[in-house]
Amino acid sequence: MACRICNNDNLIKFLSLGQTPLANSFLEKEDLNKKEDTYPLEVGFCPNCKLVQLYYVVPPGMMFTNYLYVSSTSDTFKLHFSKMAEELSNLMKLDVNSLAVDIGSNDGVLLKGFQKFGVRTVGVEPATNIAEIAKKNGIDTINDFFNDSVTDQILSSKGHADVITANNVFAHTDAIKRIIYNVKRLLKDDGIFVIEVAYLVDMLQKMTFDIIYHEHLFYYSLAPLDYLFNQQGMQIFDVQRIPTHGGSLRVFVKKLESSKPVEKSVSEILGKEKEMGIHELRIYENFANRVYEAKEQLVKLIKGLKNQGKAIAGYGAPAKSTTLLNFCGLGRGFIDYIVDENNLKQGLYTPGTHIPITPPSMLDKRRPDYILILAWNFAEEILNKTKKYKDDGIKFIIPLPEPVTV
Ligand code: JHZ
Repeated sequence: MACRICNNDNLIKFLSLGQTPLANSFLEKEDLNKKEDTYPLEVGFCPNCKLVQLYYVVPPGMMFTNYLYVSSTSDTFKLHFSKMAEELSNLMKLDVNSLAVDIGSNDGVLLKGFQKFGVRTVGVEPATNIAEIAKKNGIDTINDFFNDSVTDQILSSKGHADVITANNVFAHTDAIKRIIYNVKRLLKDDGIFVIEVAYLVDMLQKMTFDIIYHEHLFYYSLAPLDYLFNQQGMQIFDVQRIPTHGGSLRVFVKKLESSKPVEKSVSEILGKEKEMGIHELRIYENFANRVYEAKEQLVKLIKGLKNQGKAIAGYGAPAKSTTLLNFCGLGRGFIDYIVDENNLKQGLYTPGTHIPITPPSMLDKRRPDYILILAWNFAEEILNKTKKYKDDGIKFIIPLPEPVTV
């Protein structure tokens, strides 16, 4: 297979997490006895442009047409996106004449923030059920993938955009080059394109290997993004490290026509990546070894607790828990149920491992001895809201980078 950015056909495979079901393909009760489709989860490194990527590409329509992830489920995210809208509105001096377009706009959580500043907004969201939620919240949303005709539609109805955002989108689509092509068409010459992607360096350092699943085709450091935007005639002019999803990059991109200066953050981060060896295969081989060790440690802990007769529940059924639970072989025999506040997931079962997902009130009805925090990126928020259980003697396990019991 050739690299999706530079076409080099010498990708080097360094990690295999086996065959797993799609991370968000939660099951209805009546589907539990049916055969589930699984796909290989194998990761490779391109020694030419340095892009880390999956080998197997699942057609996007299978993953994103009906979606269960609702961005506003966590307070942390609501705050993150309202702050982002505020920062970008101030940076670009946006007002009632400005246009902000969000690609992969989910329930409109970011655009709501722009609306507070009077900015005109439009969201593009392929998941029909989620686009409906956004529309009900008063967010103008086009229910489609961001493609040529959607771009034409926005251009003719709203004109060119001052700001285009795509948060947690660039890892999710094979069509990154076409997206950039359309962003260039839609953006004003002095407009900015801002993306957020999970940062490979954080994944390597914090061992958050469970963010590897089929929705995420790419695991970016800044170097391949820089290569990609240069190749496609745009330029990265600023970059920030941000805490979301265990560590992400917020990347600011401009058209070549724009006179915005390139901040030194870009060369600094590129330099640090080189220094830490992110361009060398060795770092990935080492990561793969640590992934297998992390699995062993978690399985040992959970099996040990089960052998002592302890009851274990999970907190949060994020997409990444599908990777963690399937890769570690932790199903219903180990975890009795998982609580999640997203009511779209409640009543369903986890892909592959068939653990029931319930509202948080289950913790009162069927008291566990331990709670495994599967949404570890929100550990603080979850620990805060579950204080009463901790006070009551229930222990919490944070599974990665190595299992810690608190
Ligand atoms: P969370 C999502 O991944 C999906 P996921 C997607 N594929 C992606 O790329 C990444 O984001 C970036 C629940 N929860 O955000 C809500 C509570 O119940 O880590 C969610 O189901 N109570 C687009 O799915 C889950 O946990 C709470 O207090 O890995 C968290 O999912 C909190 C804080 C969360 O994303």
